[in-house]
Amino acid sequence: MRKFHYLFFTLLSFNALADSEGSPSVSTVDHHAPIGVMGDHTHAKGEWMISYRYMTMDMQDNQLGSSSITPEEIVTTIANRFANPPAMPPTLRVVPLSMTTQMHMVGMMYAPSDTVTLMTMVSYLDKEMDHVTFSGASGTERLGEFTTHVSGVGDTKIGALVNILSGKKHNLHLNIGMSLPTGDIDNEDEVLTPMNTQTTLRLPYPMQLGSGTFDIEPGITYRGFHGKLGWGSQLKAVIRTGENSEDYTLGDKFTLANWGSYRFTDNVSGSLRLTYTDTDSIEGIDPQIQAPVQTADPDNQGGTMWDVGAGINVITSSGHRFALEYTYVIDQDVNGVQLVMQDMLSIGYQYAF
Ligand SMILES: [Cu+2]
Repeated sequence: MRKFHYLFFTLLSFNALADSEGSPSVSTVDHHAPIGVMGDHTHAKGEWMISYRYMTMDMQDNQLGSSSITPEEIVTTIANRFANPPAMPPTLRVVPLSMTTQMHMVGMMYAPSDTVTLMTMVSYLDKEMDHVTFSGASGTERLGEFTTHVSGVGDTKIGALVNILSGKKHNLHLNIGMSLPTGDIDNEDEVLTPMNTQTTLRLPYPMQLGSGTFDIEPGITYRGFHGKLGWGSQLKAVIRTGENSEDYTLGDKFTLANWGSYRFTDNVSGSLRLTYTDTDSIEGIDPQIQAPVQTADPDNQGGTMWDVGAGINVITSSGHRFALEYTYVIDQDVNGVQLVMQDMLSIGYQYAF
């Protein structure tokens, strides 16, 4: 976390370069950050914006901390926190192999004044996880594979962006957000047990659709422009409040994104982004999630991640924006044993009026 504070103060030092000659035009292609960054821009008084984003995230292969670990190593060396022989084996017996998350997000922004922009976003999620089950209470005999699937509405975001500084060159705003627990956290699906039976269970934490808590999402966003160049930084946190109805709290999350952009033409810009994410593990435990699989242990959640993104933004002469960003994870250090993120793709459409 110390590394994070250092980066934060680097960000604030940009403030010293402030000017105040009026905001850059919202119709400039590079006015918006890479599409994977949320709450990156504000609007002028009376302006509305509608947006749609599609994002897909791909996880594959497991790590113990920062080193890779095979399914066979997991089921022979990682203790099952629910061990209770003979009913529950001493080590894990089911290993996630991959996970795909797809998100559809519909957002709206409205600026009641030049200082404040309000925003809201609803989402629909689709998650799929593939697993391998090992036979019996010990050993490395693979019994079979199965996939769990869940889809539905995710948590709903509301918030306000407050301009501190809006200049031609330097812009700074505060992100004041809240996440409302509209996503279900009691989703179930059928699994293959080490005893070769099919049973329907409450799915582990990563397969649930929401946090179950009201989350505060504060942040600060800086954007700079000079000629065809643009750059920016956003520091954001997700702070969970209280405990959800199933007796746990997801970990708080901190994200620092830094990006640069280049305007090739009036209608097309390209971007590069470097993002650092630090997520805490879960506090508490859902008594209905008990299985010999790593994802059922609240300690196997969170960690740190560095990723790089390459993006393209396009704006038509009538103001329709289309954007795409591909993000590749370059380094990950997970708490305990977890599937690791490989890459993410975001596609978006935005229209202001
Ligand atoms: Cu907007």
